[in-house]
Amino acid sequence: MNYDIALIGLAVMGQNLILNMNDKGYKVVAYNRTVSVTQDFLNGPAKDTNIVGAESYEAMVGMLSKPRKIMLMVKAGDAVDAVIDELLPLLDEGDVIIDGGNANYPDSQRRSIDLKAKGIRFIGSGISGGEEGARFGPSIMPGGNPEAWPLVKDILQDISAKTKDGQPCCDWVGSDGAGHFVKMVHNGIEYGDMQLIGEAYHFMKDLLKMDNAAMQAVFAKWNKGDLESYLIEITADILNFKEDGEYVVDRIVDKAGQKGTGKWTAINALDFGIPVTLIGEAVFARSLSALKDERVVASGILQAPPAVDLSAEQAEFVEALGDALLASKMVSYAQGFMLMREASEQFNWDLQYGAIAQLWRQGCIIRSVFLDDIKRAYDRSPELDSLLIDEYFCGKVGEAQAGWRKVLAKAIEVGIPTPAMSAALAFYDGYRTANLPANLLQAQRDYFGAHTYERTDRPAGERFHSNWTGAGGDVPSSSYDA
Ligand code: NBP
Repeated sequence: MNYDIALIGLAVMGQNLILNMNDKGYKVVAYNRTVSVTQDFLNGPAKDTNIVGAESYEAMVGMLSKPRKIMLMVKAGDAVDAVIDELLPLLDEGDVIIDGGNANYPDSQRRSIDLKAKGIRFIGSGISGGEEGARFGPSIMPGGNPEAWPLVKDILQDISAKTKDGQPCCDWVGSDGAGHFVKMVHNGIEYGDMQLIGEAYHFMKDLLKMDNAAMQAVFAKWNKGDLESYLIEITADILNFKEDGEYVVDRIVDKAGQKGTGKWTAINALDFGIPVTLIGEAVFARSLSALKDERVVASGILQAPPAVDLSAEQAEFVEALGDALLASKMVSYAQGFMLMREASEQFNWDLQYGAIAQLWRQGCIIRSVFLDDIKRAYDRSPELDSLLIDEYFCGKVGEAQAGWRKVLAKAIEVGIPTPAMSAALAFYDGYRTANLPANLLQAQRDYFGAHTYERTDRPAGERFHSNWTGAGGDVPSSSYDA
């Protein structure tokens, strides 16, 4: 038998990826644990295609040309290990397993190493774009065993989204867990972008008293400039969408769900010690929204500041809001790329940041014109410490900061919560400040715990301890950790 690839897991992502592969001329074997799902797929969406089904792993493996390529699109976590365990006795050295689900990257690191020891080439690949992306071109972020990449490069690049100049939004990211790490950061940035848009909506709706049609027009206009992106575009559509003559968005309960990748990004930011504050706030904002019952009670108890009528200044605040959104978004991406840089250094992934921006340019949820600017920034300077100090971003944030501060000052004055925009501004102000008050903090740590400090007038790395009270002695802590 000479089928090109098998795909296991015929839920929404798996089915659409198979149809996409079939469109591109690949001969695909479809497998699902529940056999009736395979039958329904073959008799439904896959009817009149070259796709075939298999009812057992043995049959599936026997139909593939060697080295075999098997893609998993099953629920992330234990199911992936369970499927791999069942496949292993059936595979030969050099065969390739691709996990295209939303794995947590340490799982991909572990699988990549364990499978290499067993002679199997593993790829852990982030795939973004949901159902439509899977069907017509997702953003694909493969990492793992580099020996596997030449064997699946053509298939994955052929089914991926393409940039306007025809570049595939799929390229090798790095070894072991790199692909899933980059996908995790993508999802974290997605949380941030969505929260920022939500804050702009809240400001317009509750403070500027704009109706859905007026807000729709603002988002549609923003979608023609620097903010042009999928998420801004769908926000305009959502604001306009009616069922039975009523706006659907106004009938949706304000409790946000989450599946965990934003939380993973925030946890990794804490673990790596990188201040990815905006994504953290975006995750917590979802958690706060979920406390609906408590919020309803508190809304009748806690005092609000006096109401303000801003209707006369609506136009200028909308313009300032666009600046606040853009500047905050720049900070968010700068933070996300800082996190990737730290992980890349720690795990020797050699991540290519401009190439990553290109992977996200089409096909995925955070696709936007803005990613071209990021790509150009890293083309200019691949080792850039922070996007914010690139000449383009530095200039843009500088231009936007007056509007950004105006919006946040007003939001604080009138009590509209803007956790992500405010976190972004606090980061910006902290990052551009040469002397932060951490000297006082270090003094406190040395005062109560003899944690020592470095001095401005002495070489870096030399540590000092003061006897602050005259009674503390001169012995420093041996567990100094800045
Ligand atoms: P789901 O995440 O809902 O997974 C359902 C599939 O997993 C079914 O085919 C199910 O088979 C199979 N499965 C499970 Br559950 N346990 C299994 C096991 N032990 N052995 C074999 N198969 C098993 O599907 P999805 O929404 O298409 O997502 C697939 C992956 O892609 C996930 O990791 C997801 O996080 C990721 N992802 C999803 C999206 C999206 O928009 N949905 C986007 C990007 C990435 P059954 O029919 O027999 O129960």
